[in-house]
Amino acid sequence: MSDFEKLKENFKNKLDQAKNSKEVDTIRSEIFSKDGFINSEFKKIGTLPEKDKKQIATKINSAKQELTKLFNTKALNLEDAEIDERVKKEKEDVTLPEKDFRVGKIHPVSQVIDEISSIFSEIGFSVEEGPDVESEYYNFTALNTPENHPAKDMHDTFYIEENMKTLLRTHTSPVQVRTMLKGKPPFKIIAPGRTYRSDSDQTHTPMFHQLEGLHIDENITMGHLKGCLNYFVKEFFEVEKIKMRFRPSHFPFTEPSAEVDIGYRIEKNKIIIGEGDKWLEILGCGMVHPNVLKNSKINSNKYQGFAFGIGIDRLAMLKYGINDLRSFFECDYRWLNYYGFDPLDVPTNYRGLSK
Ligand code: 2U9
Repeated sequence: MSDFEKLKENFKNKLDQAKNSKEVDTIRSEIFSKDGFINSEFKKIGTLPEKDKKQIATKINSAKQELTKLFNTKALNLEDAEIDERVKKEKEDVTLPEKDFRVGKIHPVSQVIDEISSIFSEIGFSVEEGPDVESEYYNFTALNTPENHPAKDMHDTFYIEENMKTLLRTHTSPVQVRTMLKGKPPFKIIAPGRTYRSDSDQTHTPMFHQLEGLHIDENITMGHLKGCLNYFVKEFFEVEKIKMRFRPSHFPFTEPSAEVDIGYRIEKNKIIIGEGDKWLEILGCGMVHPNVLKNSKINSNKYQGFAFGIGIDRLAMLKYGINDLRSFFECDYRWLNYYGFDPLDVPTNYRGLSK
């Protein structure tokens, strides 16, 4: 056997006995690298007599092909075996009780929606949901929005179709209209969900979250609205007393309409909610406009009620000290790990919401 054949057989044996991909890589470099077996043999060709050159080159080429084939098979087999080994080692039985791994976190927006739902469910509100893609009718017309209202502009609303009849809902109010149309009063519902407006800067994102409430019954007054919101704000911020003021405002779907501010002060760089001489706007509300009741097939001589709307993202920022709205939607796992909540800590308002 020539030296060349001996070397080739030697490499074949080494390869056959390699136990892992690291060993295979070392042998690969010994054979195929710039100074490896194959290239060194090719370099020798220059020193050979002309008549032998072709035959030797063919021999080296076929050795190269033979070894490459063996390599690929060996590498594949080892890779399969290593994957099998890892799968065996890393296998988790997801039906076993939890150990100490807690990977997923609840996003602050989901946490706040759960907290608010829990607070309102305590006083008899149930949760309703509806589609994100809405018709112009449910989003605007049924809600008494005039044809020329600025909110209807293409610069403010995402229209799905050229004819401006289908859009991404700009508030969750269509959910309440749909609920009233399919049922009979009284209604006591909240509608949390994603909403969309063509707006993007430090304090606005094109998709944001709202939670709206609606209470329709006989003899519902502004007094009920004030009591309900007073209860909500105290529970949400987990304070005994709250300073609150209602400022007159205007929305097409409520009459009268108001914006609600809560008192606060800053102490050692921290915001203290409920006391102090500064005011912070947190929601809008009012008595449902008779035209909206009419469009929802409710007899407005017998029934009336209040509605309110809350921007969830801003409320989450306020309660949990998050100062950049856009970070909510960047899907940064490190951010979620820091600001997120434990999935097993389901908020209830008898146990405390934010602990
Ligand atoms: C129906 C009738 C009336 C919901 C209302 C507001 C006032 C309001 C804003 C709060 C912050 C939107 O996210 S935000 O920018 N909302 O000020 N929303 S009254 O009124 C309704 C809803 C449904 C059938």
